[in-house]
Amino acid sequence: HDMLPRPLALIGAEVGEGASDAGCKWGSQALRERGLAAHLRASGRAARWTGMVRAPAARHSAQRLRAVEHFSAALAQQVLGPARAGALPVVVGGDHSCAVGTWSAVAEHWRAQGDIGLVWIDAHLDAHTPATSLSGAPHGMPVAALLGHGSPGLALLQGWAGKLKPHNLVILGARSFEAGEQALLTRLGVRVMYMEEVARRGFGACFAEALALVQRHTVAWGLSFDLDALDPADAPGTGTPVAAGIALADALAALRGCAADPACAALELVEYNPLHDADGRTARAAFALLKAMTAPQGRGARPAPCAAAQACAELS
Ligand code: 4U7
Ligand code: MN
Ligand code: MN
Ligand code: MN
Repeated sequence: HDMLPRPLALIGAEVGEGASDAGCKWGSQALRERGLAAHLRASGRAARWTGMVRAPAARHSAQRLRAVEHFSAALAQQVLGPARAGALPVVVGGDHSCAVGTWSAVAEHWRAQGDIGLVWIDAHLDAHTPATSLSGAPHGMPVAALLGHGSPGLALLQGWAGKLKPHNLVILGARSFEAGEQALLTRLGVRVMYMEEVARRGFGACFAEALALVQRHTVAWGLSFDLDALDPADAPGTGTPVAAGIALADALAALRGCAADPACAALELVEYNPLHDADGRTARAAFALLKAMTAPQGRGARPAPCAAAQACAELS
């Protein structure tokens, strides 16, 4: 029994208030209705939806940050439950502001044992504070918040700041960003593999290095994948597509089986916008990415043991 891979706990992050285009709010529901859980079960893991968390509607842009703060605390609770039960939380967005709740919960869960690492795959840096953001959109701020900067309501989730240490974070695929957020990351010493480097060295080589870096000084690590990191030809259905991105095939090859590592604490896939996905191409990309990441066996990796027999029984 304890050789079974951990069950997947799918959590819908129904938030679009963090983005200028709120369509991502319906992304997790759309992927759920398309049969994401059954798709993932086909590779031999137990998988089921354990929660859907919906952000309160925000009528004015000034209310968006408050709505996201409120939502983040609720999402964190939905991630902590399955994490404590020994399942693998898989958060499905939703705009990328949901990352604050997801990774605050993961950091909280591991806090007594040590630090967590994070690989952030994105066309953007998402490292604005309200002071540097030109758009005021909270989905451009989660990296700063997790590093302990920006809105206290986000940075101090779970009652403490600095969920991520700068040397335990790697950002991959960035090609659209502003000076203020880049300056923060440079000052903190965060490793950014810009798209230029990814194109030159290949996504596989970059991801392998990023993974090694975030594993080095941590007890657990996670992966946050913003679909806009992909080339818009493979994933047009995102809120903010940016040209010249990562090829889906390269991402699938490199990410296959990554969550089989017992130290993989959680996965997150965000910014799916069903309103911009008329032919379903982006939904298929999302399905394929999550299936690749959660494939029971990675290249040479051992399957992660099920942490608790009870968790397997509850979640299968
Ligand atoms: B995403 C932007 F100005 N930087 O702050 C901003 F370009 O989660 C985009 O990566 C943020 O999709 C994109 O609004 C956030 C903009
Ligand atoms: Mn993002
Ligand atoms: Mn992005
Ligand atoms: Mn986006």
